[in-house]
Amino acid sequence: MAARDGVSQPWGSRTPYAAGGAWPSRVDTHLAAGVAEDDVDDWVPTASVLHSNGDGLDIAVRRGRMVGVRGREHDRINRGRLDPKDLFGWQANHHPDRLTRPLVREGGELVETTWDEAMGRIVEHAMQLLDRHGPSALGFYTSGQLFLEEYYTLATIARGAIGTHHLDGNTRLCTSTAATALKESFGSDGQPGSYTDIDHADVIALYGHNVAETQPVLWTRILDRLAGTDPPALVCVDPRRTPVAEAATVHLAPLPGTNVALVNSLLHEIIQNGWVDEQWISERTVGYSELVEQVRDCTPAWAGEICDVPREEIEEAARLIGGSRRLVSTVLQGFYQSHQATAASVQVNNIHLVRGMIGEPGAGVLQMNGQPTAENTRECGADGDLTGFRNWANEEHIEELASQWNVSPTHIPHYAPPTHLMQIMRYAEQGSLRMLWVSATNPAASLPDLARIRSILSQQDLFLVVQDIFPTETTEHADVVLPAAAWGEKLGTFTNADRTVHLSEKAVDPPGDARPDLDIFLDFARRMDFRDLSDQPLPAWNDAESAFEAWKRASAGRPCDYSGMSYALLRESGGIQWPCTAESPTGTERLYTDGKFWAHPDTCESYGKDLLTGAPNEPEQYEAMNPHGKALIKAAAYLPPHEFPSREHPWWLITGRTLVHFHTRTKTARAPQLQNAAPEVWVQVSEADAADLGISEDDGVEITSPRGRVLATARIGGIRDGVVFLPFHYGNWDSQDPRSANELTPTDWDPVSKQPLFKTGIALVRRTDAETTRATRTPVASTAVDEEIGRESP
Ligand SMILES: Nc1nc2c(c(=O)[nH]1)N[C@H]1C(S)=C(S)[C@@H](COP(=O)(O)OP(=O)(O)OC[C@H]3O[C@@H](n4cnc5c(=O)[nH]c(N)nc54)[C@H](O)[C@@H]3O)O[C@H]1N2
Ligand SMILES: Nc1nc2c(c(=O)[nH]1)N[C@H]1C(S)=C(S)[C@@H](COP(=O)(O)OP(=O)(O)OC[C@H]3O[C@@H](n4cnc5c(=O)[nH]c(N)nc54)[C@H](O)[C@@H]3O)O[C@H]1N2
Ligand SMILES: [Mo]
Repeated sequence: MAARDGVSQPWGSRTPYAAGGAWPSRVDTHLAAGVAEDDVDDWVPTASVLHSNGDGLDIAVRRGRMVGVRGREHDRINRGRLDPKDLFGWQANHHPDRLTRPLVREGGELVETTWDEAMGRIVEHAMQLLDRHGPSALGFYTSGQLFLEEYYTLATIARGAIGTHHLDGNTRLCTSTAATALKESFGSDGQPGSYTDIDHADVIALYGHNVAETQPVLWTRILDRLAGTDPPALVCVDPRRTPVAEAATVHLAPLPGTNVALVNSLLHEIIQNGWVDEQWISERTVGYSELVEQVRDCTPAWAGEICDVPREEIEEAARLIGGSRRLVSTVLQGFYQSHQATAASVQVNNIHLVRGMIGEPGAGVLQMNGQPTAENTRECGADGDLTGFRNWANEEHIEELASQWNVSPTHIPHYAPPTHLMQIMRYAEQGSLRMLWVSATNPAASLPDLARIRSILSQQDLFLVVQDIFPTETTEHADVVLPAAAWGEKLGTFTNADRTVHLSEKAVDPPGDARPDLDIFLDFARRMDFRDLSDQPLPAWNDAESAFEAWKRASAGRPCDYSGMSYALLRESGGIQWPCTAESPTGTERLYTDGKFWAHPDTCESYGKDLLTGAPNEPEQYEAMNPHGKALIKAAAYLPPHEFPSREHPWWLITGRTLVHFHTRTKTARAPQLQNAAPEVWVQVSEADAADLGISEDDGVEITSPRGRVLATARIGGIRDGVVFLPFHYGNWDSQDPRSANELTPTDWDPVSKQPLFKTGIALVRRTDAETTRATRTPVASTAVDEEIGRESP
């Protein structure tokens, strides 16, 4: 079959369309070599799991094995398209490295064992710790890559049955700033906009979001608008010349960590020029006068100085944004993982609030997600959020949840804010946390300051359980390793960045003894014999569908209301956007179309925080500020970053992603087309900086920070002066070279969202003759890799 080469042509051919039109479909398929469509026994519906875009796809199954994928033509998200990671990534599922048996540590080594033995050890430890030290000795660190049913079950176990405060998700590294920024502006988490806003927009502004490489199908939608008769203008804010920057009408390339200064100056221009909707502001918002005050002196000249961006470019961007009639803004890690993350992301919301551009076609803000199920971690409360976007500081919300679980409200710990991951790690370091259960995340590669993380995870006194589908940098430190079933091998639902819920069906059996994460969590609960107030087993469900039914009840009446959905409906109609209720049985495209927000003191998810310090507001403060539950315009002053380039470390260091790899590469390194396209780490340096440093293309480069050292190959160009970029995908499971970006990143986080600052570090950069493995070109600029697709792994 003539599939495109998804790596050299990541976005495929154009299907242009005009504003207000329907995005045409284009079906992308990839089948293993030698397999034709006719050979496929079954096409099993699911959606993509290697980003948050939620592209609908079917898995091709032949004789009980996955043999390919095909985009679903009528899916509302992708209309059939697939990106490179989805075309090829599924091959990892049947890679021979899969974990197939539980492992336990014996005499220092991990050895295979039975589920009874492995779970027996976990239960013995958990019971002893509960007995001797209480619930706070136990912690759970989960993911943005499991299914909704799994998170709701884990949240019920951790908060309802055990009563520990220490449950967080890797969404802390990913979208906790998105959630926090939405709470600060609208009172509650929940994406206001929809991807269909792209179909209407006349201006699209992307803030720290390299959508071309991280959500390639969404970028395809934008490219198709750009190819149409009335293309939108693009504004890109990124220190690198990404494919988005290349296509942009205006590209602002600020120094890292200066986002607040930049957006404040955009707000300054918008307000000074009267590009605001006074009536909308006065009817629907509070806090405008503080914003006017705050940005009064934030001129483009002032910001230009701080950000090192020409004043005229800021003015030009402000003119586009201020003159737009249908403005879509997207925000992602260039803001969320940078200095003043929440403060900056909230200012983007403010642009929409002062322009009255929320809740209408083409006027939406997308505070993006990253991982496929990050939204569900937040909804279900498997992170620092309370199940159903409830409010930790509202006793009535705690009582509602307690009644769902039939436990006493006092059993759900809420005397203080829930523990965020970096604090959980600190408790483990200090020794008060003695058991940590890690599921579907790889902290020994993805957390900042890895030398410290390794020393915490390897402490004698910490009992570490790791539940994964592959051996990783983290399983190295585990006392027990539990082999999980992967996507395609289990049933459940997941929700993308624009609130679209897909059902993911089981296509094939998991390898060996591997089991769905849901079954593992439920097995633990049964062995612990957790009970509710009526002496019934807790959680009160036994499989994916009954967990989903329980979740529907828990979400009813909250912003993320699933009560009108069912597995049957999802099977019948494909993706459905929440809220979906008896009144809106087909789902809801946009939130806040009626100008009403989830911000009333009785219903809001959060009373808000100080944007500079993170100090939470008291309920009385919030009530006084926003008695009628309007949207909140919250101003913030720019503060300089904590670490600043110095004589020892003269460069800014930022980190992030590339097209073909996903995170710590446990899957994408095991798909030959993806791995071959970018097998080794590189460092991106500007032309002028490279000349100063005497570095040429392909040279070995040593990058050091106050934390550690990395060797990489030089890639010159595509980034502003003074800044170097390292992809964070390369850990040490398949190489002994020091090459993980997180050897260098600081132990530091945004005070409001507690998201680590992966994008505001410092470094010393020099040419080295030390042996570095040669990186191929960055994939977007790469030529075609060989099209011997679907080759079986050895
Ligand atoms: N190919 C691929 N796609 C993915 C993933 C993947 O691993 N690989 N992961 C998924 C996940 S979980 C996530 S969270 C998303 C992330 O998706 P993105 O946020 O788009 O990806 P990043 O590369 O982390 O960061 C985006 C941009 O931020 C810029 N940046 C760095 N510092 C600053 C700053 O201080 N200010 C500004 N304005 N920009 C800055 C970087 O140059 C970079 O181009 O991608 C998802 N999609
Ligand atoms: N320097 C730097 N660091 C970063 C970032 C950055 O931009 N720069 N980005 C941060 C962001 S946004 C994110 S999201 C994190 C990601 O960080 P991680 O979550 O640590 O990255 P992954 O490699 O996706 O790890 C997921 C793990 O889950 C396993 N897994 C996959 N599916 C399943 C399943 O169904 N069940 C189970 N039990 N396991 C499964 C995979 O094999 C893998 O080991 O990294 C963060 N770290
Ligand atoms: Mo993420």
